[in-house]
Amino acid sequence: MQKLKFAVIGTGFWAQYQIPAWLELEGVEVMALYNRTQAKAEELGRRYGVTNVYDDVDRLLERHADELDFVDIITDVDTHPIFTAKAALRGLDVICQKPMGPNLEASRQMVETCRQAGVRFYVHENFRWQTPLRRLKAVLDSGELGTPFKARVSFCSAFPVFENQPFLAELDRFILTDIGSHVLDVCRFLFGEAESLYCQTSRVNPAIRGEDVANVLMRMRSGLSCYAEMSYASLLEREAFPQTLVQVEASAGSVVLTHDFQLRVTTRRGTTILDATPPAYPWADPAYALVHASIVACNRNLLQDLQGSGTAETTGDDNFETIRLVYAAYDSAARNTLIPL
Ligand code: 89V
Repeated sequence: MQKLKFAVIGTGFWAQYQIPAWLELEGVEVMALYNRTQAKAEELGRRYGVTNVYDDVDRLLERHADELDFVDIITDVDTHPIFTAKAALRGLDVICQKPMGPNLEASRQMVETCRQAGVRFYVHENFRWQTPLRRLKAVLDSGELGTPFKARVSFCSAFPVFENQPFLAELDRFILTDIGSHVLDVCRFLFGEAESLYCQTSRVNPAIRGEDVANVLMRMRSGLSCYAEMSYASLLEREAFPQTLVQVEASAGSVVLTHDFQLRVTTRRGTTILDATPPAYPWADPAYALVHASIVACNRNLLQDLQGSGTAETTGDDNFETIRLVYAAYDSAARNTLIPL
């Protein structure tokens, strides 16, 4: 099968992992890199043997659009709509990092722009591709626990995330966009769509602009009550970053996804412990290894859709439902009210 050729738009922190994650897969070739600071793109270009390096995205598209199949947008959220539109208007399929867009209307417009241009649009939403979360979903789908009625999905830590990603400290809206887009997507992945949502937020760290704590309570359409909590201000006995810890209670038992990728499944017969350790990649940053491994699985799923050999989970249409929850959560927190969805 012919390799699909793509350009990376944005070569900051995350691209250092996104590119080697692509290179784990057969069937893709990175052709060109763009970054507003050329030196950064050149550095990654040297590392991965990419010589087409630009600090002007229009020039990149002018020169390479004809040979490209898709773009992978790895920039900050404010520029997602601009780069999505530029690529879509050139007829290129688009993969964009989470969170999809800087507000709900801009996100809707991104989906619409791609639809009208007749190109495929995907959001690179990787958390649901983490090995422990896939395993947890398989336990729930097996039916052995009966009907889930209550869940807690938790991403709480004191990890110094701003050291590697300093721009996060400048965001007016921080944890719900950066982590809520992951955590609320995990809730949808595990439990389906929500019918209402209530959220409270706070800022504990005085050195950042946005909120670093968010608590979201959702009633899912299935009737399940789902509490999603996220915090970067939680100095806990065991640091969990970057793990999402989950507890689900169901009519015939419960399952707990706890530290070290352990799933503890309890029924009336007792508790079984399952191991759900993710694959290890040499290029992954050990502090992010779980998440970096999930980039490969997410890319694989998107590539299968692009090649016509599978169906992507995180299409623009699907991820719009996640971003809807993110902005509904801000709305709920601002008005201190329950939002019907
Ligand atoms: O995936 C991300 O959004 C990263 C991190 C893993 C730190 O949350 O910002």
